[in-house]
Amino acid sequence: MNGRVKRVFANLAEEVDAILLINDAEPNIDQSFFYVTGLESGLFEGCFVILWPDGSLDLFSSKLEETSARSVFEGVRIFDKAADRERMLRESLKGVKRLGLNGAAITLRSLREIKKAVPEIEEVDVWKALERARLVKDDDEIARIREACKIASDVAEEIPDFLTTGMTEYEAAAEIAYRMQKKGATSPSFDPNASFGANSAEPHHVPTNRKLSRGDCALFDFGAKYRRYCSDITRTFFSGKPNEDLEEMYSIVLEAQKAAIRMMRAGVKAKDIDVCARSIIDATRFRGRFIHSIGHAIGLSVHDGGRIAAEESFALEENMILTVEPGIYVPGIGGIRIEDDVRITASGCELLTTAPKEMMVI
Ligand SMILES: [Mn+2]
Repeated sequence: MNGRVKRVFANLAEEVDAILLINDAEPNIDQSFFYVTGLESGLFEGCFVILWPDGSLDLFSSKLEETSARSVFEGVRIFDKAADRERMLRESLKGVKRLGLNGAAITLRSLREIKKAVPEIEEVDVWKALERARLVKDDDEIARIREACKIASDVAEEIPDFLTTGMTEYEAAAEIAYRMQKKGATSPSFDPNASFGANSAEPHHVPTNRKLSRGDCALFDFGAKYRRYCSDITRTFFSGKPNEDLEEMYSIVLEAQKAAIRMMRAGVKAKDIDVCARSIIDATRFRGRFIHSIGHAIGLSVHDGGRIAAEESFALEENMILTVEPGIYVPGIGGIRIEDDVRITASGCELLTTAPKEMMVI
């Protein structure tokens, strides 16, 4: 794992003597903690890790995760009470003047505990270096995301087999979660979204007891988590023949998504991908109805930093893994979104979610 710690230091904008990643209680757990340690199981509430510029790290774990921690780090130090933890923080940070912290994940409570243990330390926010390091995936991360994508994609392919009129949104969402775990997912990567009819016009709709009727579109946005790594896929189907608006929306979204994927390769600017898809949609009568950015990085989190949006100037690099998800949303009628996960390569990109996406009437 030293390679990952080195990557973090290599991405720093200013020097620090050490970096401390500290977890609070669930859900305030820093995913970068798992990036640098590679730990797969355990919650690691209250645990912390110190990263050193030479690529080494010191892990401090509560008793609750001792077995998991020891299986990876023989030298892990175990704390029991809060006083132990405070003493370990003080002793291990001796001599550190500038300490890097993850401003995007640390809680105020943890920060105050650190200040109490080492009051003289100067803190430096290194969240950007952590995000940049995590954007480009290594082989182990790619293998895990590939499996997470395969699980979600296989379930997406099964939706037409189990979706029936009269089924509620939450039943469909439950079925998706169940099938992903049956296929080996650790858990869903977020609560599955099933949106029927006009409900699909809201991109982040939460499943209700609305039943599927003929003529509805049915949008499903979900992902699997596999050994801590996430996938994210969206497919939209039709129950019975859709009205003309929905059918036209579908073909435009599909065209925009394919065009965006075609231009993805190392060196291309993220914003140009967004502009490409948006210009296709905005050239139609659905101008302005694509109301979010076209994608984001996935990894230990579903939104793993690095948005592909009009204001993002970063260039795509080999082994970034990103979603591509244009959509059109018309209040009162419905929404269409098609989302895939792709890995950037030198000459193009590899599609990791391969479920069919041509228009399908169930
Ligand atoms: Mn997404």
